Amino acid sequence: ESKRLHLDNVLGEPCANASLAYPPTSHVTWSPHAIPFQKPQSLLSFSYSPSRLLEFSDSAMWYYVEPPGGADLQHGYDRWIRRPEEKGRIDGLLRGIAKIGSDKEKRGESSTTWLRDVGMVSWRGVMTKILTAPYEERDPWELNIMLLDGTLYFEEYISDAKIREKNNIPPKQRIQMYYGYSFESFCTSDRPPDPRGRMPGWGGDVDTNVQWCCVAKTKLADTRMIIGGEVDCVRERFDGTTDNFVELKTSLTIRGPQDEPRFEKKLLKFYFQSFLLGVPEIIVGFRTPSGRLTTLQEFKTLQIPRMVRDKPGSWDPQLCLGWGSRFIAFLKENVSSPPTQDVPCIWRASFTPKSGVTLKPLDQSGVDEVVNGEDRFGFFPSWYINGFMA
Ligand code: 0WD
Ligand code: CA
Repeated sequence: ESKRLHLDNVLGEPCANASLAYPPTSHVTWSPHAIPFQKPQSLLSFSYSPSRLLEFSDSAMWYYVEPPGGADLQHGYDRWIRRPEEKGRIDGLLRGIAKIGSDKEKRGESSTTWLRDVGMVSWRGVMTKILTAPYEERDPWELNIMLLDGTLYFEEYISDAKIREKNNIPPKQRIQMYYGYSFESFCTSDRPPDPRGRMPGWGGDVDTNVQWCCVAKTKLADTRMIIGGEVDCVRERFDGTTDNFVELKTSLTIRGPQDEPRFEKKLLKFYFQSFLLGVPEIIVGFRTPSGRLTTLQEFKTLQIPRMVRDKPGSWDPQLCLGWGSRFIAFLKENVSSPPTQDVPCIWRASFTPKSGVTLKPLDQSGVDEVVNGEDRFGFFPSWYINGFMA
């Protein structure tokens, strides 16, 4: 409590609650003008090993191969090594940022100056949630936000109750989740495809600890951002750009016109997820309810908005970008830094579907809950802060 008082005093004004509402999406005319979004540029890639160690290599990178027709997506279900659900920590991305900094230092540059131009840092999944919020009708979300050296850092806030819930999903839903991972295994190989026509097949048992991640820089309106995200595989080879990245998805086979609007709403999330990391291609495996692969469809990410335009369940990506840039401007206006180097100030943004976002500073008990007894300054691991002070 005393820390909180200290904070208010130094700032000269209390950290007040604030809220941002957006107009209903039926008023599509709201989007005033086009919001530019810069093509993401890859800065670094890294891998998580089966023991969940982060290594600066591409050992977890996969190559795309065409999956066998009619594949059984339940294959290997009982051998699935499932990573336990965890807090939406930003640590892995910060490790990537620190590595980019140390590589710069080796070239005689400063390790942190380049971050001065960066307005925000986030996992891609968080940005997807932010940008698609205007069309979200069901799922709320909460973010923890901190300002460090002029840069906003986001992490998803996942309560302990929510983690327990995610670790105890009913078997029926669990198997549906698995279909997505097993599709990935059928579509990937640890070697580039054999030009003489290697027989497609199972790429290996699913271990969700293993991930290949890319850190990219981009810019939304005037805000430069660093975004990290998981990349499913590459076509042919990885050339250091995002141009060969491929996102893999599964979806229930569309059986009639009544299924189409639902799929088009899903495409909104597919679109922004890939768009944000510069992934140019999304391959959707359609499946039966019991997990039999029926057909494949390849989508060029940038063409998706045009495909859904004027259809039932359609959406406007410009509205999302407009909302996203307003959201960031709103945070820049309201989120303040800790007044001294030793007091963390975590802000909590809470999104309520069809309503908007409220923002408030966490009091000490909220901060304690986020820190969770770990060696942290707010949600930052202490080593990251130390690198900044050096
Ligand atoms: O554990 C968590 N609750 C979270 C973990 C929340 C947010 C992020 N992360 C981790 C991810 O596991 C990854 O290491 O952050 C990193 C980057 O994730 P991202 O690319 O920002 O995540 P997102 O775009 O939401 O999801 C990409 C993929 C998913 O693929 P599909 O096709 O389903 O969108 O990451 C995987 C999943 O395969 N993924 C997860 N896997 C296991 N547990 C989780 C999770 N909780 N979240 C995403
Ligand atoms: Ca995927």
